[in-house]
Amino acid sequence: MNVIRVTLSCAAAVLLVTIGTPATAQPDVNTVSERTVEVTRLAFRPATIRIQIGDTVTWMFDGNSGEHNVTATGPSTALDYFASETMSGGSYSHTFGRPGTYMYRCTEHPSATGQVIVR
Ligand SMILES: [Cu+2]
Repeated sequence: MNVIRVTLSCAAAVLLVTIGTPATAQPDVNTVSERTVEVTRLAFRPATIRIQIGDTVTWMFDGNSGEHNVTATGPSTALDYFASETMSGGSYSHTFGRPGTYMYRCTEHPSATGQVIVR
């Protein structure tokens, strides 16, 4: 379902640019792509993502590089803990309600790390 939502949002973004509809129709359209993180074999892309309070980040698992997870780590877990299941495909989403720098990693591949900066 998240794949469909993201795809539709991107399509809407292209449509808005194409036909020049006022940005007020969908004020967050320019940052939609920045809130999606790709989960690949050994890395999260982008590894750092900057969002605003209340934004939702969706991690998309590429489905062809084994099983991975998104697991919060470090001091920020005191503010907000999040963890996905270990899976090969699909997606995981989390909404961030408090400002901070949230570190996370794939516990199956500890060298794969990322951070979400919430302002
Ligand atoms: Cu992994």
